[in-house]
Amino acid sequence: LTLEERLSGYVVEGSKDGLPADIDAALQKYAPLEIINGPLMAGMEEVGRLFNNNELIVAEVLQSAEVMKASVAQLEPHMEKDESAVKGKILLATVKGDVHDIGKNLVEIILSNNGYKIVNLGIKVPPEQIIEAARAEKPDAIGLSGLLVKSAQQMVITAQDLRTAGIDAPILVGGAALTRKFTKNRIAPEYDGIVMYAKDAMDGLDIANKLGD
Ligand code: B1M
Repeated sequence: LTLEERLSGYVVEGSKDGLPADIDAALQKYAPLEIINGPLMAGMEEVGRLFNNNELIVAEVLQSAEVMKASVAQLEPHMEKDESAVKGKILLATVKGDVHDIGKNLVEIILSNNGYKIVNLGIKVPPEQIIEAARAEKPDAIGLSGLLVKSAQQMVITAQDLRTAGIDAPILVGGAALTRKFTKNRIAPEYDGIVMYAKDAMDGLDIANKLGD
């Protein structure tokens, strides 16, 4: 197997045997984000496909998630860091009912490496908790992540609740269940502030930077 195939394989198999050495080898060839967005994400897509076909059970998907997390943790110190002054504060949350946090935590790493102070509220975060944190932290933006189809609807509810609470900080949304169109047609009309869709963590950084301009 090639190095790239082995890296995807660790995620698919949910096995860390040999992973650290292969991540080190990959770092000789690629930037950390290329490793994540390339072979590791390809492995995760395969996990999603197998799970969808009932060829994997949740416990196995959890092991794949552990491999992804360990890989990101090993890659993180090698990522480029922008040591400039703090650009802003961003709240991050996976919405109510959703436990998926690998994407959100990747967004946290990318943003915090690039000058943002992140307040990560975790997973399954109900609107009330986001409102409370927004009042206490006064963030420059609120980032919502969700991977389940029902999470897209939960983002609509969250936007409505934030509006009712009088909050209008820009909202950044992302996650596999969302699209730009859904964001524009379904979430944005329910909110008084800007609502932006990010397709991945780097896109999220670009948008955050533009919001600050
Ligand atoms: Co779940 N799961 N899962 N799962 N899981 C999916 C999402 C699914 C598509 C798999 C499938 O069926 N093919 C499916 C959703 C179906 C649907 O609603 N359409 C699914 C399901 C059904 C479930 C359960 C219901 C299974 C069950 O219990 N029967 C359950 C849900 C429980 C719940 O949430 N209440 C469940 C549980 C789990 C695990 C716990 C086992 C595990 C998560 C572990 C964890 O996160 N700590 C898991 C995993 C790993 C997946 C898949 C395989 C991989 C997700 C992932 O981590 N990808 C996923 C299938 C897939 O996506 N291929 C699947 C890697 C990650 C880096 O990408 O999160 O997309 P992602 O983030 C991207 C972008 O989306 C974006 O940037 C990132 C890349 O740079 N992004 C943002 C994300 N958030 C952003 C926020 C931003 C900006 C960009 O700004 C704020």
